Amino acid sequence: MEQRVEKEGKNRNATEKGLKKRRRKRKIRRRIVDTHKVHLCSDVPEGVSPCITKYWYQRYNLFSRYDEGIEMDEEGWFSVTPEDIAIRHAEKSGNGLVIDCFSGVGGNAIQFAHLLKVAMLCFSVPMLLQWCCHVIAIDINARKVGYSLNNARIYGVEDYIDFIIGDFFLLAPLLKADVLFLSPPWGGPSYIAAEKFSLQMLKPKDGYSLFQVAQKTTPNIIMFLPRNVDVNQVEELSWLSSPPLEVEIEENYVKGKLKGITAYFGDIAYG
Ligand code: MGP
Ligand code: SAH
Repeated sequence: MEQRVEKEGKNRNATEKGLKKRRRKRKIRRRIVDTHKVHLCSDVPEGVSPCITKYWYQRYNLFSRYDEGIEMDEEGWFSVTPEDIAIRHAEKSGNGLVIDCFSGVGGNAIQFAHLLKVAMLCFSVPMLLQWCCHVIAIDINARKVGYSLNNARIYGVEDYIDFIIGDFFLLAPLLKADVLFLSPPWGGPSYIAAEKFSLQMLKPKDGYSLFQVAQKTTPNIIMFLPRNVDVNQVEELSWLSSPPLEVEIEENYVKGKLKGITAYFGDIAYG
C-alpha cells in the first residue's frame, strides 16, 4: 500500500516535471518569436539607415498605404505623425481653413485634406461653400514638399492641398486661417533624453515665440509636442493671450504606446 502511494507520488512528480518542461519549452519558443519580430533585420531594405530601422518597423502605423510608394527622408521618418494621431488632429480641427505650418512629408496635411474631401463628397452645396477652402501645407525644405505632394497623391488628396515652400516665420504675417497646426522640429530622436522637454528646446525657435507668432493669425492652434514635454509650460501658453485661451491637453497613443502630446487652444479645445 505504502509502495503504491510512493509510486503514484513518483508518477505525479514525473508528470508535473514533464508538464513544467513542456511549458518552459513553449515559453522559450514564444520568446524567440518575439525577439525575431523585433530584431530580425534581414528584411529591412537597403537604404534604410540603422537610426531609422525602428521607424521602418512602424511604417504601416505611419502611413497605412506605405506600400503604394510613400517617400520620406531621414527626418521625415522620425518626425512624421502616426496616421491614427493625424486623423485625430484632423477630426478635432473643425471645418475651417487649416494651415499645417511645418508640414514635413505630409502626415498631417494628408489627413486634414482627407477629412475635407470626405466632407465635400458627402454634403450639400451650402455646406460645400463653407468648406470651399483648401488645406495649406508649408515647409521650408523643398525636398520635403516634394515628398508630401507624392504622398498626398497616393491618398488621392493632392487637389485639396496648396503646397508652399517657405519659412513659416516669414509667411506668418500674410496668413489667414481658422486653425494653425504646429508640429515643429523637436531636435531629433534624442529629444527623449531630456527628463522634461522644455518649450525652449523646440526648433527653429522656442515654443513661446512660435505660439506668439501663431496666435496673431488665429487663437485656434493645435500643437503636437514630445511626450516628455513640460505640461505646465504648455498650459502657460494660454496665458499669452488676453483673456486666456481655453486649452485642452491630450496624450496620443499608438498600439498602447505613448507617442506624443497634443495641445488644442481656443475654440477647438474641448470641441
Ligand atoms: P520617437 O520617440 O522618436 O519614436 O518618436 P518611438 O518609436 O516612440 O521611440 P521608442 O524607442 O521610445 O519606441 C515618436 C513620435 O514622435 C514620432 O513617430 C513622431 O510622430 C514624433 N516625433 C519625433 N520627433 C523626433 C519629432 C520631431 O522632431 N518633430 C515632430 N513634429 N515630431 C516628432
Ligand atoms: N507633421 C509633419 C512632420 C513635421 S517635422 C508630418 O507629419 O510629416 C517638422 C518640419 O518642419 C520639417 O519637415 C522641417 O523641414 C520643417 N521646418 C523647419 N523649420 C521650418 C520653418 N521655419 N518653416 C517651415 N517649416 C520648417
